[in-house]
Amino acid sequence: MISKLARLFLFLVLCLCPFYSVKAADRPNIILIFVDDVGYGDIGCYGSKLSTPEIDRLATEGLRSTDCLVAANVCGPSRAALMTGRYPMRCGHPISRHNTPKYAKYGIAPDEITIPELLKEAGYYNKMVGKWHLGFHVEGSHPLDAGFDDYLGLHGNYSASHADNRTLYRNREVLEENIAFEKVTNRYTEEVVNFIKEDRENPFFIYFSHHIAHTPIQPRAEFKRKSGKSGGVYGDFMLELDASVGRVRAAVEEAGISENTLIVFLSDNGPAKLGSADPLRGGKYVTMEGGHRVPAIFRWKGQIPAGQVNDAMITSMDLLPLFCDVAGVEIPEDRSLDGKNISNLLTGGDPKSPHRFFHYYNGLNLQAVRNEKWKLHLPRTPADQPYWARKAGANRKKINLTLKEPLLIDLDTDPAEKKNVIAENPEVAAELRKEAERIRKEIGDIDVTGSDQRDHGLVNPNEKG
Ligand SMILES: [Ca+2]
Repeated sequence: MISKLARLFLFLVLCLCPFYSVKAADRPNIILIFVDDVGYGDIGCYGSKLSTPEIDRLATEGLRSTDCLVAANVCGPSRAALMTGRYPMRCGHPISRHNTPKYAKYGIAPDEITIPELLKEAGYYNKMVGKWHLGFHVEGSHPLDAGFDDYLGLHGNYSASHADNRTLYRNREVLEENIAFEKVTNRYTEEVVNFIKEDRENPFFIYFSHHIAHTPIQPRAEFKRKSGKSGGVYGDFMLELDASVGRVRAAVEEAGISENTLIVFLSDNGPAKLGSADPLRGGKYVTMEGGHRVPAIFRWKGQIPAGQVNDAMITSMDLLPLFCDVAGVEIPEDRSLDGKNISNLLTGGDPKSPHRFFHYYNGLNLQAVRNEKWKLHLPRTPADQPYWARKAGANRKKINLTLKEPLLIDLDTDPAEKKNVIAENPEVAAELRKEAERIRKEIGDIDVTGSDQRDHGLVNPNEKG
């Protein structure tokens, strides 16, 4: 990817010749395919029985990560962290928002710096298609306020009960009211494919944010009953997603820009009711690996060697520094970033994790700290946790809802997190406890305000209403 020297050269060129447009060839296009509630065990190449040949092909052509963690186990905070490269507690968005007055002013703070805002500095055209979920009607937090040049989508989850959640928007305007959900993914895919086909001088960033596999589980007619008895309606839904990924990949190939386009495939959190996190345990709403570890695939012909499977711990927050690196943009130095540049890891230069620790928050509650294979679950009560962890629908995943004593897990031998090995490894537990104390002081906990924590501004944040 772009060396420091090359970046310095680009910087000097931009300083000396402000009207010189750096050619697209110098800066790759970036396509981020972000999927919703797709579990670690929902993709063929991750061991699923579901058929996802196009996503598998993307992995075969690039790098598949087996240990990519998202910063939250639900949609909203996971997306806030993705866009800012910072833990939700740090960037002020630890809770998922809803269409109620409580969240009227709750979005991404305008002072946060997002991926598209940074890429814009390098002349990127930033396009967003799909689910935003970060405050569409909140002043300063619309995708166009967050650095995107254009937007098409249903801004939140599709909902039968809220008309605004069935409205397709183009930028800030209503494009179509009451759209049938079955049409949406195809509409999005056409938008993205047509955009890729256009000739343009400047590089682009596309943030394609799917509704699949979040509820409603309603595949388009042509995919119904196509995944067989074992796949069911969920398998059909995943087939529809897979076909969309295939169309985007094919458009990149046909446009002849594969060697100049980084494609990333990533999920926002673990699976809900119908999905699978196998061989991990738990899913959406909980601090188990099944809630946080997600499929993550990186494909860039000629830059990322094909056929790699990498087991180093990386995070969704690493995309911001990665994209800055490939675009030749300096990362912001006026704030703490939790993401780290994984360029070297992707190109095979250094396969190790750039992270020493990962911190698992459930809403405002620090619940676990990880260092490589070791994960320390911290004591917690139901009252410490947000409504989603306590709700009846999360029953099957109510694992460790109450924890009186810490648990130490060796994830290498026990990925399902069943065996407490704290008695055998007191030094490891002590180190992780120390790190928990440190991060709690820095970005907070349910009963602590951190020194580097943006105020979320929510009253009674653990409750939905
Ligand atoms: Ca989600």
